[in-house]
Amino acid sequence: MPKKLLLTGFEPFLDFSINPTMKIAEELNGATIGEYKVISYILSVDFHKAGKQLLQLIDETKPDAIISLGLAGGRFKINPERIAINVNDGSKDNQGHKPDNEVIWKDGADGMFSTLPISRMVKQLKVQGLPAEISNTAGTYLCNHVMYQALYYTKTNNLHLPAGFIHIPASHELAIEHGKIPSWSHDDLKRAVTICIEMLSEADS
Ligand code: PCA
Repeated sequence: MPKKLLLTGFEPFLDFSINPTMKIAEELNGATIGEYKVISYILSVDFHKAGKQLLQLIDETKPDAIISLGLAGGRFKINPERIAINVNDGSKDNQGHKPDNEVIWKDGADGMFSTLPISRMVKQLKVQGLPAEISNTAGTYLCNHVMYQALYYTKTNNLHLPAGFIHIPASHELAIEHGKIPSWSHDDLKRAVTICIEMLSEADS
C-alpha cells in the first residue's frame, strides 16, 4: 500500500484570475510519486472555511504527509516555507472578510516550523535546474493560515507526519492576464511540485 499525500491547492483570489496551484493539484490527483499516492483538494480563499476544510480532509483521508500549495504572485522562485505564524491579517478574502491582527489559535505557539524536508527540496530543485529558495515568511493571509492550521493540528493530535506549505510563482497563463508578475510554465511548476513530493520519500539527510 503506498503512503497517502494530501495535496491542496487554492481557488483564485484578489486580482489573480487564475490560481496555478489548482491545475497542478488537479492534474496530480491520483498520481503515485515515490512512496506516495496523491490525494488532491482545492481549498477556499476564506478565513472561516479553509482551516475547517483542511482539518476535515486530514480526518477523512488520514494522510501520511500534507503539502499545501499557494500562489505567491510576484515571487520568482519555488519557495518552501519555513514557518507559519499565529495571526490572520491582510487583504480581504473571497467572502470580503478582512482580518485585523487576529489570533488563529489562542493556545497556539507564536510560530510553528514546517516539518517538510524543505532544505532537501530546495537542493534537489536546483540540481534539477529549477530556481528555489526557502522562504522565511508565508505572509499573514490564507497560505500562512492553512499552514498554521495543519501544523497546529498535527502537533496537538500527536500525528507525526511531514506537513507544510510551498509557495509557487505565477504561471505564464496568469501573467498574461495579470500583466506585471514574473512567471513560469505550467509544466515547470508541476515538475517542481513533483520533485518536492519525491523528496518526501528520500532518507533523512
Ligand atoms: N495564495 C494566497 C492565498 C491563496 C493562494 O494561492 C497566499 O499566499 O496567502
